[in-house]
Amino acid sequence: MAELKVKTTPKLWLAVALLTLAPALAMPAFRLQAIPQLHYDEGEPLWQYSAGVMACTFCHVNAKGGAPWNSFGQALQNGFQADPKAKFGAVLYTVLAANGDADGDGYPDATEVFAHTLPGDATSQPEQPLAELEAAFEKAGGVELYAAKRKK
Ligand SMILES: [Ca+2]
Repeated sequence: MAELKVKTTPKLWLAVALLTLAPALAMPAFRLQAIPQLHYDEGEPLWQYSAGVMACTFCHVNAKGGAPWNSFGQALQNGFQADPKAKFGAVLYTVLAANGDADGDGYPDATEVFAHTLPGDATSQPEQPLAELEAAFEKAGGVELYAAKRKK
């Protein structure tokens, strides 16, 4: 009977390392949709490989994602419950267009998206005063900026 030999080449070790790291690097489908839809990919050519482009705490309580969801993540879940057949991108837009303030920090969710702060964490707030931020947001195109688009 032939002896099975496994060569441990550097290439194999690289493959093993990548497989081991894959769960940490995997970007769930909702992130892949949300990042370009909210323009968080701008200036980030390697955004699909960067965990830092959008923190998991954008929607989740824990930095590594999973349950439970924060108040903004819950707003999205409520959006899905209201329209179970809707696509994620449409739900995301609907929630932002509703002008809610999931974390209750005084900044509507869409303005926090625009300012790159966390809409589900009241300790994360834009630095600009609300009126100034809202004026800049409207000038840039307002919530229509976040309308669902086809995936790139
Ligand atoms: Ca807020």
